[in-house]
Order: sequence, then C-alpha cells, then structure tokens
Amino acid sequence: MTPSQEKKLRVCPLCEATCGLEVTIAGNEVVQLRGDRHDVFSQGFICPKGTALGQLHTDPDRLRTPLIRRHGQFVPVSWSEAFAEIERRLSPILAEGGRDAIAVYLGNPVVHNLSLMIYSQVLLRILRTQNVYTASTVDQIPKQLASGLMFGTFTTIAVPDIDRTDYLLMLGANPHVSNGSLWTVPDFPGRLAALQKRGGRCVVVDPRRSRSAEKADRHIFILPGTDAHLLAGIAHTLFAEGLVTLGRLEPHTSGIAEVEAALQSFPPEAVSPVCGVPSETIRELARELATAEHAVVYGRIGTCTQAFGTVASWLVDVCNVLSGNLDEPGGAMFPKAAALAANTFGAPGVGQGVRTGRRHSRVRGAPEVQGELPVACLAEEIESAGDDRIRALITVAGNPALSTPNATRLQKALDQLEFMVSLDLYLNETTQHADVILPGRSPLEDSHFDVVFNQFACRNNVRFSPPVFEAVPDHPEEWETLLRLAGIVNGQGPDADIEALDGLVIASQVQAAVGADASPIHGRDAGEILSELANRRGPERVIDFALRSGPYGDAFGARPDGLSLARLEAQPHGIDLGALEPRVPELLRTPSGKIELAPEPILADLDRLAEVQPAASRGGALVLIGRRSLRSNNSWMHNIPVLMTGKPRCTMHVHPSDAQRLGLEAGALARVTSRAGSVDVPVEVTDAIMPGVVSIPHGWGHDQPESRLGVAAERPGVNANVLTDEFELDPLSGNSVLNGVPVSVQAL
Ligand SMILES: Nc1nc2c(c(=O)[nH]1)N[C@H]1C(S)=C(S)[C@@H](COP(=O)(O)OP(=O)(O)OC[C@H]3O[C@@H](n4cnc5c(=O)[nH]c(N)nc54)[C@H](O)[C@@H]3O)O[C@H]1N2
Ligand SMILES: Nc1nc2c(c(=O)[nH]1)N[C@H]1C(S)=C(S)[C@@H](COP(=O)(O)OP(=O)(O)OC[C@H]3O[C@@H](n4cnc5c(=O)[nH]c(N)nc54)[C@H](O)[C@@H]3O)O[C@H]1N2
Ligand code: SF4
Ligand SMILES: [Mo]
Repeated sequence: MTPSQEKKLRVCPLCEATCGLEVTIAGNEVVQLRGDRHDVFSQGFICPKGTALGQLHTDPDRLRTPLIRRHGQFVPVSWSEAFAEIERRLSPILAEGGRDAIAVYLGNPVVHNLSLMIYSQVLLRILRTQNVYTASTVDQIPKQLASGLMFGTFTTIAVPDIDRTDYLLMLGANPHVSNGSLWTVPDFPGRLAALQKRGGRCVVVDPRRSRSAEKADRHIFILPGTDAHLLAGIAHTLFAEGLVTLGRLEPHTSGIAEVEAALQSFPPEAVSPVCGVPSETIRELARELATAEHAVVYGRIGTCTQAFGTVASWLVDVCNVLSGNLDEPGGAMFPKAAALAANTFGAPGVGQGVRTGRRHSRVRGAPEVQGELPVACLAEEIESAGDDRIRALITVAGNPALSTPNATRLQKALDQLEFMVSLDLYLNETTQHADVILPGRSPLEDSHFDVVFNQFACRNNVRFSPPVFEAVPDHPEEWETLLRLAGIVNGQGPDADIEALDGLVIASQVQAAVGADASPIHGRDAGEILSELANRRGPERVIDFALRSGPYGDAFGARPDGLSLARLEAQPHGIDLGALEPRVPELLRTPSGKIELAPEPILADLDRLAEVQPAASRGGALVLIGRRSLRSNNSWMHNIPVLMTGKPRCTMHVHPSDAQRLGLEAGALARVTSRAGSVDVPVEVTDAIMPGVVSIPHGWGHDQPESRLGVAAERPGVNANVLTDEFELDPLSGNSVLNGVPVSVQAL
C-alpha cells in the first residue's frame, strides 16, 4: 500500500453468498479487490464477480444522472426535473385510474440493497396497488409458500447445516456456480470438500452434469420438472420400509398420517417412468437419507421453476422431517437473524400462519401469494382493455424484458403503457421502454446490511458495511428516491418533506414494537426510543432499531451487552453469532403451533401430480432448461469487460445423440421454437446434458436498439425467455415454468 491508498471493507451485494471483500482504494479508484480473510463468515472467499465491482463502479455506461425520454430520445436531466416530470405524468393516471392503474415490479437486486429492500416496501404501503409483481414468481416463491404453510411465515426456510452434515442430497441447484440460493453459504466448494474429507457424501440430481454434479460423489440424471415425483417416491419408501424417525419433533408435528396416506399412490415403481430415475435408485436414496448420521435434502431453482414447484419444495422438507433431519445439527436448520426476521417477531411458537388468494389477477384470475401476483400475468394486465387496466409501471432494479416468460409479449406491452419509471443502474432492455430512468448509485457508494440473506445463512452472523467511496454530491440514495416517489403517489408532490416521511417510517416501527407483548421493548416510551435513534436517518436508522429491538439486541439499555449498529460498526469484519441451533417449536408461527406437514392446498395438488404421464408417452419431444455461469449475474453484469472474456456462453447445450438425429453441428446455429417464440442460437454438443434435454442460459439478448450497454452489445446472445411460456405456471404459487419447456430444434 502506498500512502495515498486506503483499505475498506464491504460485503458483496451481487449474490446470496454475501462475501466480505477488502477493497484497496486510491482516490475514486479501486486499486485492488480481494476476499477479506478476517471476515467472520466468508473468511476470504471471493468469486470473479466480486472482483469486478471495481469495473462496475467505473463503467462509463452506468448511469450517473436521470434520463427523460423526449421526442423518442433519452436526454440527461437534473433530479428535480425528473421528479417534476414523474409528478406531471403519474398524477393524472392516479386520479383517473386509481391506485391499481400503477403497477410495480421489484427485481432481484432489491433484496441485495439495503435502501431498496426497506423503502420499496414503504412505497408499496403508501401506493397500495393490487398490481405488485416481483422476480420471486420467476424464482423461489414455491419454496416460500411451502415453508410458509408448514412453519408459519414466508421466510422461515430451512437450510442445510453443511458444516456438520454427512450426507447432502441436492436437487436442481448448482452452488459451485451460483454460490448458493435460499442458502447463504460462502465458499460452498470449500465446505463441500470438507464434508467429503470427513467421510460425508453429496448426491446431485440434475438433468445436466453441472459443476456441482461433477464435484459430487454421485450424479443422477432426472427428467426436467419431475423432482416432485422422485421425492414422493423417496418419502413413500421411508414410510414403506419403516424408516420414519421423527425424534424430538414428534410432539411438534401434525399431519404425518395424512402425508402417508396421500403418498400411497407414489411408490418408486410408479414414479420411476415419469422422472427417469430407476426405482432401485429411489430406494437407495431413501435408505441413505435415513441411515446417515446427519443428512439433509436441499432443492433450489430447478425444483422451483417448474409446474410442481410448491409440491417439490414441500417434499424436500417432508423428506427432512421423516428422516429425522429437520431442525437437527447436520440436517436442515433454521437460522436466527439479528434483524427483521419474521420468525423472531410476535409470540414464540404460534401465529397466524400464511394465507394466499386474498385477491386474484383481473384477466386470468391467478391468486395473490405473499401480497403479489405472478409476473407472468403482467403483459396481459397491461394489454387488456378496461378502466382497471395497468396504465403505468414502476420498475425497481429489475429487467423483466429479459427475465420473465414470453419476453417478446411483455416488451410489446411495455410500449403500450402511458407512463413508465425505472430505478436502475443502466439503460437496458427494460429501461429503454421507460419515460424516466432514475439511477441508483454504485454499490461502493452505499452502505450495506443483509436483511434477507442472514435469514438463510449456514451460520448465524451479522455484518455492516459503510460506503467505500463518498457519493457524487446531489446523487440521492435510493431510499430517498423511493420516498420522493412515495410523496408523489401520496399527493404531496415532488417536493414532499421526505425527512418527515422517513420520521413516520421509523415512528410506526417503534410504536408497533412498544405495543407488542413479545417485544423486548414492550411497554417502553416510544418518544424515548426515538430520541435514542435520532443520530441516524433512513435505512441505517431502521437497522439500528431492528438490531437493538431484535433477538440479540441491547433492548435500548435493558440488555447492556446486546447488539446495536454502533457495536456492529466497531467490528468491521462482522460478528459471528454461532452455529445454527434447533428452534422448533419457538420459531413456529402456525395457527396450530405445530409443523403443519400436511397443508390442505398442497395435498390437493397431488392429484395433478399423479396424472403426469411417463416421458415415453410424449414421443421424442425435446425440453428446454436453463443454466448459470460463474461470470454472469442473471441479466446484468454483462457490461463488465473482465467478465465477458473467453468463449461465448450463450449457447445451446445438446446431447450428441440428439445432435446427430437433428443434424446439429457444434458452432453452427440452430433454430429453437416453442409455443411462445423462436430464437437462433449457436450449438454446443456435450454429453453433460441428458438426451431429450437442451439448455440455454437466461439473461442474454443485449441487442436492443435503444439500450446503452456497449460491452454487452458486442456479444449479445439470445433471450431464452422468448421461448418460455407465460401460461405455464405452478398453480399454487404462480411461479413460472422456466425449466422443462417443450421446444423443437432445427439445424439452420
Ligand atoms: N429462463 C429463465 N429465466 C429466469 C431464470 C432462469 O433460471 N431461467 N431465473 C430467474 C431468477 S432466479 C431471477 S432472480 C430473475 C431476475 O430477474 P430480474 O430481477 O428482473 O433481473 P436481473 O437480471 O436481476 O436485473 C436486475 C436489474 O437491476 C439493476 N440493478 C442492479 N443493481 C441495482 C441497484 O443497486 N439499484 C438499482 N436501481 N438497480 C440495480 C440491473 O441493472 C438490472 O437492470 O430472473 C429469472 N429469470
Ligand atoms: N454466477 C451466478 N450466480 C448466481 C446467479 C447467476 O445468474 N450467476 N443468479 C443468482 C440467482 S438470482 C439465483 S435464484 C441463484 C440460483 O441458484 P441455483 O439454484 O444453484 O441455480 P443454477 O445454477 O441455475 O442451478 C440450477 C440447476 O438446476 C438444473 N435443473 C434444471 N431443471 C431441473 C429440473 O427440473 N430438476 C432438477 N433436479 N434440476 C434441474 C439445472 O441444470 C442447473 O444445474 O443463483 C444466484 N447466483
Ligand atoms: S460469490 Fe457472490 S457474494 Fe461472493 S464475491 Fe462472488 S458474487 Fe460476490
Ligand atoms: Mo433468483
């Protein structure tokens, strides 16, 4: 380090692994970026994307000022001009069409960004539109629904206790590349290697021999979309062979007999022709699960983005419960986060549970889940005539034009909107349709705290990062931008007093806590608590309050050794809160106060599961799945030069036998056609994919005329979501089917 250099610490916001980074800076430049070896949780792990945060910071295409579309051209404007334009255009729509005329789409980075995470909810509370859409319905909502029905909140999700397990059965996940999801597990490769070194085993179930499958002790091919069948066969075997051991959970679990009865029609012999896994293999998996000292089943995106996403997600935990591995060390365990976890609020052990279908989408009648509607419905809600149609859209850190099904239809629909505002870092495939784009700041200019991912962490921990760089003067933080929008939709105009609005945000939280019986600050004086928080504003004040009134907090003096944001700031590498501990029954928030293992809506869906015909009966039709690459992040890190070197990655993987049958040649183009659309994509022949299945990664298609992504446009790739079908959903959760899409393929 030279004298002009400084070392800063920052938790990476790019993926769920939440690695601690050490950033060496000089002036406004990143000189070096590496893993923070002293980070209490990630201990120095880093991947190529983390290293690229410096190039994101300096990317000349990253927007620095708001843009307004004037006469078909985007022009840079001041922040006050941008907000005035939003007020001018949005207010009449609100006046004529009402709140539901304005839809909101929240993208994946919202949960990685402290400002967006907390204040997008404030905007939604003030706007009160029925038209809320998020990336959750192209991702994890089935797991949230299944977990919510069983355990009582949508965020009470069991994660593998990888550091103590002996057996990990993993379906539809590739953490060597994704670095984990609904499971915050920095350095998955190292943790898996340690598991194997201590004599444990990992089995991967995937239609592709993924990187994780290569590293596992066993890889089993499965036909896309049939994990629920396989898991039902495993659960059936546990019952049939007397392998069920509930152990400590016995008095806390209801519905075992109902589950056993409901799974009667899924013996291994019945499910094997559907999922393509031999029945003897299914029995072996059940026995291994039941006999390993500590075992765990984990399923991720492959098991969620399919027609039986909720049933499959439920069966993952049914297998964990039946084999005696839920809420046990080395099994599937529940983290206890330091701030804002729903399963730390309210009376321990009982609650209201979750409900769905409190309203339905206007055109298709799809039920609401977790307060939102399926994003697959968004296009039709814009297109269909009627006074209650969507007329305006606010997108927040989302790129639905690339990430949601039948993207062609959605892109056309976006052009029919009367007004669109996007909060984003780039002028890209989605924001090119906007009338006003409001840029966020570089992640290195914002402070960071993981509200969501500590709730899924493989070890309890808490970390806070202050900004690495000072922000450009006048560039608002995104929470301020969201409060400005809230002021506008609240009728207070573009110059609303956002400090006052923010005061209401914190005051309402403090009021709720002092009024709640189970809160550590129950009965305290709200004014006194607020005055203790007065030295902070915005999301940092919310986090300080959440930490202090949370399960490890100082309760504003009542527990003097407890946590506060100041205490955390004094520990820049974070605070380790220990290995995961059993939490049942304390964490349950179900009406019965038990694990409700047989939720009625899920059991009702088993009839549909039983109707699926063996793959052989579908003829030789091909199905499409996706895949991720280590140097991509969904649709949006493709403008970073260091991540774009090497071989083209947006190719179609096809098995040699299919390639030969169809006359496909490596490197040549193939035309892939589905009900929704068609793309021409280069062929890559590989026996890593099973016959009958082809794979194209999502997040590509950067060839849109108006977008401003100089680097990405050089290697645009094709948009896989031109092929996915907006009418194929998991009916319980509204999640899109993005894997197992029927396609035909032709050599060009
Ligand atoms: N076919 C297929 N489709 C898929 C998937 C699949 O496996 N297959 N996966 C799905 C999954 S899991 C997900 S999560 C979705 C993702 O879907 P989306 O969330 O809609 O898309 P992203 O590609 O994550 O785009 C994020 C956007 O946020 C912007 N952004 C990044 N950081 C910030 C920030 O700090 N502030 C602001 N304002 N903007 C920011 C980026 O520029 C980008 O435009 O895609 C889904 N789509
Ligand atoms: N490098 C990188 N990391 C990322 C992302 C990224 O884009 N790039 N995106 C982030 C996001 S938003 C998410 S949600 C996570 C996702 O994290 P993961 O769930 O680990 O996602 P993938 O790496 O796509 O792995 C999914 C696997 O499921 C397989 N699969 C497809 N269909 C089926 C099926 O029907 N059954 C089974 N059993 N398997 C199937 C695919 O072949 C693939 O190997 O990754 C996050 N991390
Ligand atoms: S694994 Fe995820 S959190 Fe860690 S450095 Fe890479 S992108 Fe960042
Ligand atoms: Mo995701």
